[in-house]
Amino acid sequence: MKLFYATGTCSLSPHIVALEAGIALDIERVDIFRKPHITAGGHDFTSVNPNGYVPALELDDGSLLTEGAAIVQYLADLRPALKLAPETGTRERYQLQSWLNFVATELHKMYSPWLFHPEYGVQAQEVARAKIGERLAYVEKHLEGSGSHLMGENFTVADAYLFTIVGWSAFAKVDLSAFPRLRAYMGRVGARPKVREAMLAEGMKLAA
Ligand SMILES: N[C@@H](CCC(=O)N[C@@H](CS)C(=O)NCC(=O)O)C(=O)O
Repeated sequence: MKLFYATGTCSLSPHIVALEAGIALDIERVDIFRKPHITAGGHDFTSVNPNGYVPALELDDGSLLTEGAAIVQYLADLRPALKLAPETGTRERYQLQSWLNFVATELHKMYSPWLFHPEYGVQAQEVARAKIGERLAYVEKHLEGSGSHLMGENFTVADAYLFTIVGWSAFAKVDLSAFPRLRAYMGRVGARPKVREAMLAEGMKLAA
């Protein structure tokens, strides 16, 4: 299996999950800051994923799975005993999917593109930051009673995704000072050996 990724972007989430699951993975970097996006192997990335974005997971049979929320569940289901995702069909699995969708639509797509494309202007950034603040307040409140992770005491794929996206906060100037539980959570998830390994493999700096 090969994961197409760009350093520190949302593709960090499936990268973390693969390592947590102990799944051997080839990784290939994509330069998403150049148009067209070129893979480390020198190919136009749209020949792999016509949408041109990471993450994209090439399976051993040559087929391609895209969309981070789907990829992390696929990886988790390869190692069900590790419980990185609750069993399919259970109420807990739908709750996990609820969190994945929340992170994808209410956070990921509020941070990016609005806070990563200065050409959208200051007003769009302020609106995005205010909306993100409301959503993070909801997560903060949830963490009050959920245990150490989103779904309780166990780390799940939803944590890999939330950690990845909230990790953009310093760069995007999203202030986390009002969210002590979320900051503690970020420290906890960021200290996981496999999370650190994924970040180092992508060439990211680790928090002190
Ligand atoms: N719907 C996709 C969105 C993925 C996405 O936004 N990827 C960004 C990096 S975080 C990207 O590759 N952007 C480059 C581009 O869209 O050209 C998913 O959830 O996996």
